[in-house]
Amino acid sequence: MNIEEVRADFPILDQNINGRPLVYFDNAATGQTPTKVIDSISDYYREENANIHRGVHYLSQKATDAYEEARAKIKDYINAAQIEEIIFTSGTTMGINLVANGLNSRLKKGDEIIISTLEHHANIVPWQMLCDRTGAVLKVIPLHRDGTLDMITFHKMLNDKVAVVAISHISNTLGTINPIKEIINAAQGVAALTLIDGAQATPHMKVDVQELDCDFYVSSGHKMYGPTGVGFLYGKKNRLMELDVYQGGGEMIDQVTFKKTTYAELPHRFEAGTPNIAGGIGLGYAIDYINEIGLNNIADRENELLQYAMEKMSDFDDLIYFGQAKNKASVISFNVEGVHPYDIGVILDKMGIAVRTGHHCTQPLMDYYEIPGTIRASFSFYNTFEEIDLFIAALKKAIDMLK
Ligand code: 7TS
Repeated sequence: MNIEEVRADFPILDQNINGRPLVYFDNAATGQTPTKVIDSISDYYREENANIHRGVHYLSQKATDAYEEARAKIKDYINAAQIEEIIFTSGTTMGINLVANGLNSRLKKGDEIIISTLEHHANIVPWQMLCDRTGAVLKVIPLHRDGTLDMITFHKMLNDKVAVVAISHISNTLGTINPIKEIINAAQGVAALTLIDGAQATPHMKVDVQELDCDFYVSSGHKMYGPTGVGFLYGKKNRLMELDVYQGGGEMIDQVTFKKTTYAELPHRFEAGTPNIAGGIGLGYAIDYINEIGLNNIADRENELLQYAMEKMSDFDDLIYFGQAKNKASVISFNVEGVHPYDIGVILDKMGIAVRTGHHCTQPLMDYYEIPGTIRASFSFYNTFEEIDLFIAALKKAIDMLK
């Protein structure tokens, strides 16, 4: 990987913040967007903006083709079996809500939904709401202190009342890569549906939904160097067809009369209203970009950055780490003994360094560790070792100022 060339693809990285060169270590919140993707969005509005799937006219056809081409790129990217299994959403959050609402008429009182202690709120709250509507009960896989799931307890939690197991592929706060293949296999043993929250996985590693054999897999475009406001839900065709329809409106119908409405085939059945067309096309270009760089190169580079940062940080003697799984993505969550994470975040920002501080939308995980939040540095392949050096120097300075 030629890092100079790669960085030149991301114009946002080349700027000063508070008089210092930007060091962007908040990649778990949102990835940056290469020129190719930015251009695809402006080209769309300059040259082919029209509503899709409805017009006979040239522009509408062109926009429809571009949007459907992006759907095909997503299908190939996660190795789905069929194109109808890819539903465009506004992101991971919508994908999970779509599935949870789709189970309204299927779940009954006493059914169980299993999630884990380290889930993002997006993979907690929609299931709680489903429990409220149906009388199902939420069960939570406990965690070990190192941030790995207690798999022995998970296996014991399985029984024939378990209707759904919904787990993140990678924890956004701890970086833990969860043993989802084992989880999916075990859930299938009790005929539970499986949903994998892949928001933190699809930007960094190869995902093969057929090999995983999960029922549903969701992710967000903006984590994958694509635009915000677009993402996808993968579902096995028969599983999608078993879901109640989600939103009603244009495009998701077959026939509408005032007496009765019948619904469209997949994938349009779950795509009511005019979608984020430019966003979908942009996501397709983001996938092209990832493929050009190569997921293996991305994973190797991010692992090198993680190892380098961990080694440099081991010089500090007052850092407390959260998430020390062996199998871990390029996320470092930590606190400085006796200092509030927010205060460190503010000082780092003054020195041009962007990290996230707080609960990272994982409040139950913070409760587990009995902390208000953490400082989280998350790396992407376009980050550099020099940036890590700047971060370490800035962190030293911040700690000196606060202690
Ligand atoms: N699930 C996980 C594992 C996530 O990391 C996120 C976003 C979501 C779901 C929600 O994604 P959305 O695109 O629908 O918002 N995570 C973060 C984060 O770690 N910091 O900001 C957003």
